[in-house]
Amino acid sequence: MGPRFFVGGNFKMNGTQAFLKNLIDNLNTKQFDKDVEVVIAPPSLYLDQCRKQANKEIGVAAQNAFNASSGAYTGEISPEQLKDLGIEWVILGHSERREIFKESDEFVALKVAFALKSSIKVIACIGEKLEERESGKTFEVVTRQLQAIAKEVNDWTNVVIAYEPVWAIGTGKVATPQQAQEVHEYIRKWLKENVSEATAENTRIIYGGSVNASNSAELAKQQDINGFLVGGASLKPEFVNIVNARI
Ligand code: G2H
Repeated sequence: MGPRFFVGGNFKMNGTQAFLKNLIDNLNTKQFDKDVEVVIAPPSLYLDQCRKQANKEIGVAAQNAFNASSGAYTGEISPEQLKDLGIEWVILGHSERREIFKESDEFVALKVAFALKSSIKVIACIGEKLEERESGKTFEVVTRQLQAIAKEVNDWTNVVIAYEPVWAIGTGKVATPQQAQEVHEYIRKWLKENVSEATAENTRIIYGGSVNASNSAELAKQQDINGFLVGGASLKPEFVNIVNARI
């Protein structure tokens, strides 16, 4: 038995009050596999609404948080403010943040460390771009991203690692189960050799990138895939099938 399966729904910059009310009303009525931890990540504007509305069994994550508790950081939100709303998780280092908002490995690592210190659990995203995969640099890139986090973080208990190959995000081009397994296995080996054996065994390494109801069951069978971070499909009824991919 590996660590508890984890399925996150990253809503990205989608939804309105009415849309999310409808979505969560629907999720609240569904029967989820009890062995799965489910966490939804709405836009920050709607975190309060979603936390109040979702069943307690459903965790709620922010999609970003800054590495300070408060202060002159226009446009940012802090882990302290997340705690104030009862939010348990934050997604950090998503490739869209790295690419569009130019977040560096070091900045992501500082935010991971600060969120953990503030008792917010972290879904830390890593993954290579298409040209990096094609030039054989996949392991090099994920190593660099992991090393930056490991420099700031000793205790990985409250970290979930999301491996999201950038070329598979929102493109409909899902990594094959073998491609995903190969990198997940590498990440676990890296944790074993560079952090500890217990961390390697207990850390959830989840896959993200065009996961849907048709491909989730095969991906979920891979030994080192401990769950998913789902984007587009988390806004649709099929999210429930992805959560229940193993039953
Ligand atoms: C990857 C994923 C969710 P999608 O970004 O984090 O999105 O499933 O739409 O590829």
